[in-house]
Amino acid sequence: MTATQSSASDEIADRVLDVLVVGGGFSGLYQLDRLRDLGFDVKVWDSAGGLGGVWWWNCYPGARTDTVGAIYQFAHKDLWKDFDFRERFPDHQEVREYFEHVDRTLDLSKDIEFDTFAAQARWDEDSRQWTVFSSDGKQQKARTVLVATGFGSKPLYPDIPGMETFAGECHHTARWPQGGVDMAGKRVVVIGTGASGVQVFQEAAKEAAHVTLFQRTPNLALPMCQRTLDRADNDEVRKGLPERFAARYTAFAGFDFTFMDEEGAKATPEELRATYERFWAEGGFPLWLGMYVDLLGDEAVNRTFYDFWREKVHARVHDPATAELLAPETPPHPFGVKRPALEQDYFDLFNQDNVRLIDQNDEPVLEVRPEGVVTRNGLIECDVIALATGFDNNRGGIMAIDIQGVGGERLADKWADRVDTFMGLSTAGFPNLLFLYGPQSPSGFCNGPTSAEYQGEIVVDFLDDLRRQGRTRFESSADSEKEWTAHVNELFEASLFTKARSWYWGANVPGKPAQMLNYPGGLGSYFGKWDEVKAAGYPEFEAS
Ligand code: N01
Repeated sequence: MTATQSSASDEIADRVLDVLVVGGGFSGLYQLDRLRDLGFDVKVWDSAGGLGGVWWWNCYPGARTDTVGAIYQFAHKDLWKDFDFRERFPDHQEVREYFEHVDRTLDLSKDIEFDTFAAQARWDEDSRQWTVFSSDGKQQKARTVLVATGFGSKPLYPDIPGMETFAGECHHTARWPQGGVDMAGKRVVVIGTGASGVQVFQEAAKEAAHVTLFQRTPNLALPMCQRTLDRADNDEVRKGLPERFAARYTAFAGFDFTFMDEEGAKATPEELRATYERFWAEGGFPLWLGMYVDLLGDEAVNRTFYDFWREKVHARVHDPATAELLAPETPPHPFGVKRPALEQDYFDLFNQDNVRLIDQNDEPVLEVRPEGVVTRNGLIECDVIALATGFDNNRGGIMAIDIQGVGGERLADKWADRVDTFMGLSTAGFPNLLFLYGPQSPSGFCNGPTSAEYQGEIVVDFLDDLRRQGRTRFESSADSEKEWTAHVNELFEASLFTKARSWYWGANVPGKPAQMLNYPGGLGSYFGKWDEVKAAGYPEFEAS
């Protein structure tokens, strides 16, 4: 190393940022742009090799949004005025192109360090600073750290013996090779039927010689009603976007629609059916979060929709036994308490000769061998295994960083038995640290870009307020987070979400304590609560 290089790197190590953002998805990029505009010295670290956060990692075939592109984008700085979507529900490639558009317009990349995994963060009380260490030996000091790792950044791998012996290609969907995997003419096994499993299966079934799909729980998937869009369509959509963006702030889950002001319990069977058919024709999440206000709360109403959905599935799947596995007479759980995938031709593909569905409960994968997977019925030879087995959601990405707060307390220890946060934003003992899209925030119940902007604005405004007041240390109290956890739990216990072991409450991760990790009270209540906190001068925080 030359003398010049040495002094340059010392200088970088000594630079104390106002804010280091970990994660460069929607939330992280919004922070970078807003804070930079306000004169904060800010930088982003991202473990991904390029822009997009989860959209960089999730490059498996078929990966696409389950929110229409029109409202799956920033309202910020008129970025929406000159980006056209090719499809109503854009795929991962198109979302990456969108991020490139954002980058070109806002000039963000110059302040992002890619391929940089934040492995450790240590708080120093004397200097009121964090030092963050990357897995490849970099370090960065910052007065505040924002963790914006998203709700699905820590892949969950199934514990199947022999996985490492497999002679073909085995990839988790969220760690799919960037160069792709050739599935044409291959024998493919897909494990898992969440949104990722449904999407990768839909593509594999079209090109592979054979696909075996292992299902543990049926996905109560809804029609996507995909459409291609041309310039004229985009121009037409743009006309209504300001109102649609504004609607995201108050809608239950940050979309441009929310539940109807009508109860299914008061509707006749004919009215219910007419409503279900009308929504079915349009497809998408209005079928889940835009219909009767009691659909997700009243089990009897919920069952009427399940029966309607089941009838639709059975009409598409020729083999009655397969149809029954996909859409059983007894619901696996109430509709909508696990996030339904949006499907394009998922159910139709089971009519193809090259597709086989296996009930993982009856015939689990016992082991993996070099030639394929083994069940009680023998070896299923394959060339590719796609693990669509989900994530250690909400908390996993944060806990993957060894965060040491006041007195060296480790966040992993503090959260070993239970996650406690104040509004999903902060946790006691870890000053000057905030989470975006974090556990106990609306996160999994909130459209990502909506959260990035509106929860993002809470954070920007809070940091700006503290700076104006000359405060350099803030920490939320233990009492505030006990109350918040109790509130989240109370909402959860009163809901039907308890009836499915889903990632919403961490019940999908073997060996980890299950508790509600996504605030289920809706955005109106969440932002209303923060308005009160701000108006009262942030009593839940000690700032000095
Ligand atoms: O993960 P999941 P995902 N052996 O946890 C099964 C977002 N997302 O990646 O249901 C066998 O939903 C598991 O079975 P079960 C979206 O918010 C969005 O699909 O637990 N099977 C389940 O079937 C989504 O909700 C898009 O019984 C095992 C599947 O694997 C969230 O990310 C696309 C198993 C995991 O499903 C997560 O989706 C992709 C095991 N050991 C993701 N462990 C869009 O469309 C788990 N399973 C935007």
